[in-house]
Amino acid sequence: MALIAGIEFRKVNQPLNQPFITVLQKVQEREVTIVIVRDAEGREGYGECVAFDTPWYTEETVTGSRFVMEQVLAPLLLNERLEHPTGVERLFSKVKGNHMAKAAVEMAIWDLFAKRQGVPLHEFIGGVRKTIPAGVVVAGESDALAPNVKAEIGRGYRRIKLKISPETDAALLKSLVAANPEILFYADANGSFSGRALEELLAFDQAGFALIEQPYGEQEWEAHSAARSKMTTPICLDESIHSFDDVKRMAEQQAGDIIVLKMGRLGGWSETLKVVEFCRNEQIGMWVGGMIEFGVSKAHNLALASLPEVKLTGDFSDSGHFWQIDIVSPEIRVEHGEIKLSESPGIGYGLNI
Ligand code: OSB
Ligand code: MG
Repeated sequence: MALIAGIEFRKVNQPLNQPFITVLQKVQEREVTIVIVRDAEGREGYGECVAFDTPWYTEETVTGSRFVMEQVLAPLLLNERLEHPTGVERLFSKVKGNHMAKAAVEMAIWDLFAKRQGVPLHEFIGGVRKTIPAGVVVAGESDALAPNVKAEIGRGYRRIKLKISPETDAALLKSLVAANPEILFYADANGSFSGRALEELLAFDQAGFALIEQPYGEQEWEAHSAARSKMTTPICLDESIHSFDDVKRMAEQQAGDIIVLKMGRLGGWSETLKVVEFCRNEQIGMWVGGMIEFGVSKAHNLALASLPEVKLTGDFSDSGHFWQIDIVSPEIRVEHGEIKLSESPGIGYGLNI
């Protein structure tokens, strides 16, 4: 039984090393809220709220999520006695939506419980891997694409995600992929093919991508089904997946082969672990996605990727990819294309903020 004796919030705001450019938004600066929960013995658990400053990716925002965490979720949790972190979902069940806010607080509780047991979070959730393959996204200015890809390969990455849209030169990407046969390339469309003829997407089917992520809008299930039936490249859904029910719907409508696991969007560990079990049974591929995150969120994501069911390489870049200095110590390091999981209790990283 853990008594939740305290909860604290800290704002983090840092410029990105390079602007992150997609059809949705140009991101140059990132603000998140770090959540710290404390038990009666003074142990701490850490979570990170990954809502953006404005609602360009999901409906939540930094300001709105801070309000929900502080004024709505914290009072539900404070002075509660929890037997297991799965109990948080029930405490929060009367609060509608606000998945990123809920996930951040819930993550902190999972970290706290793993620390109370003295085990790494990856072990606490049943992970089996000791190292996680790294993956990076290249989303800078388009004329820097080829040199950026070359630079990331030089840093040891073996999986590279490229952003695509109907304006992207498919032939150029095809030659880039063909020139680097040892690299696994993903394409992420962020819904940009919405309203376009299927032929425009088919132009990318022979480019050699291991998957194409979210060609159409969040709710465009039929368009995804139609694309899936016509294409050889697997379709992967990211923005469409907000809940367990969305994953069931994808399976029923055959709208995708693979999903991106984003704990923030799913509402936390409990919902995510249910999704993982379902996908294992349905043979739906999974990988862990990033949203320009700091080390606390990355550490939770690394634990998630240690599960045997998560077989595809996720968005796991070095702390130095986005940040001058990350907020965790030690920083998260990619070596020879891999990240070694921390064997310290909980998320295995301390805070340096
Ligand atoms: O679509 O996966 C996405 C970043 C912000 C919002 C949405 C997305 C992304 C990324 C970044 O692609 C991946 C990363 O953080 O490594
Ligand atoms: Mg995506």
